[in-house]
Amino acid sequence: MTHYKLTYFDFDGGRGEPIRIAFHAAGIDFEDERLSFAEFSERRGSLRFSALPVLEIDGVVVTQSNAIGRYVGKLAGLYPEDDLQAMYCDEVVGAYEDILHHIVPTFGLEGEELQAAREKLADGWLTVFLRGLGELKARGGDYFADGRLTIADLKAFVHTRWLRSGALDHIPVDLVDRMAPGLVEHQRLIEQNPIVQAYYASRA
Ligand SMILES: N[C@@H](CCC(=O)N[C@@H](CS)C(=O)NCC(=O)O)C(=O)O
Repeated sequence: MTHYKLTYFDFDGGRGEPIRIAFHAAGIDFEDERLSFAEFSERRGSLRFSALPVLEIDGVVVTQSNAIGRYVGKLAGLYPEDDLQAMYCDEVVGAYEDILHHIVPTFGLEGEELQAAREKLADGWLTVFLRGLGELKARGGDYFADGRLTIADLKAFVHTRWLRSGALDHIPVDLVDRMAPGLVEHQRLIEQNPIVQAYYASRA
């Protein structure tokens, strides 16, 4: 039997979480290796791009969360077969990658510098991307693509939950609600999805 090992940080979010949910949806047993930040620092030099997530398939290492997400999404039936719908799905996934590229440089900042950077982010790029994603949500209906749950919905759900959680200092917890209320409705829909519920029940 194929051995899958996914290595990511030890929290229920970020680039790794949609992949974990998709593995569970596919009914595939996988080794869910969760690193602390200290463990990551020790291993960082040995990682291909000094970053997580990393997937090993029978010992063969693959990186890039969205490539992994598409692969596992296909195994789980959570990626559109239709090329147009697949492009819609990829558009959403790519937009979240861009959002992270704007947020990540604020990690490590402190005090007034952090506050200024986060306020600029909230009023600037986050607003741009949340509005755009709200439009994409409206285009897709209940789901972003294919009229059903796909990896785009898992990606959006994980990030909406994070942005509304208060985990990011100086990012207003109601920013998503104000800029893209459709994403909040979407978060509620996806967290009620039987696939997502089953995954978190398995974690409880
Ligand atoms: N394009 C890569 C980005 C990977 C990435 O930046 N991962 C973050 C965690 S979500 C990371 O490992 N950060 C640690 C660091 O850069 O020190 C992907 O999608 O996998």
